[in-house]
Amino acid sequence: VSRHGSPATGTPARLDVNEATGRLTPATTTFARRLADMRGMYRDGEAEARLLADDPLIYEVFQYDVPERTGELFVCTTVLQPGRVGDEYFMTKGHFHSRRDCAETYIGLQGAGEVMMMRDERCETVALAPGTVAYVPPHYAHRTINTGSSPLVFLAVYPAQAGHDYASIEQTGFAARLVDRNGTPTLVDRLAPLS
Ligand code: S6P
Ligand code: ZN
Repeated sequence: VSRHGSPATGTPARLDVNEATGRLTPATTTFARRLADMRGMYRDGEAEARLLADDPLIYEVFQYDVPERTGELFVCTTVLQPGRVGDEYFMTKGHFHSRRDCAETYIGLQGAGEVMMMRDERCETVALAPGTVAYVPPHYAHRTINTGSSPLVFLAVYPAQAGHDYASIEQTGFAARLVDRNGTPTLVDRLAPLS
């Protein structure tokens, strides 16, 4: 899946965000990830295999592209569906920025979830909901997790030169997972046994 389409010209623009659906207009890149696009990222392989029969949509991204040069900002929305693979909540793949010194901000628009951030194999989470902003500092891998029962919608703004390093997360994952334990989102070690 290509992360970037044709860049907008870098002229003043007004973007409309539909807070209910998460759609950003105009968006010059949109992409969706289904479960099959993130095979192996959830802990419970049997639950994953069962769900793959239907291959549910996990999330969509709507992005307004700008030239990928220092000083420009990408703006995009993400719509992350509610659901679980086994006891693990639906989540984004997650990534480091290729340029590790690039930060990002997430602005919550709908739903409820957490942003998991990791540096040096240590994970922490920050809640994301309408009216909250999550700040992702430079050098932190980041992934969002929908702990609610409706879509989690948020707006992201990040430097155009940041780039995306998915491979590091595909190889070793995050050090922690967010799982449902009797209705409560609970942070566990990545290797914690299945409940
Ligand atoms: C981009 C930003 C978000 C994510 C989106 C999907 O830097 O962090 O727009 O791209 O939430 O997640 P992922 O990990 O598949 O890119
Ligand atoms: Zn990012």
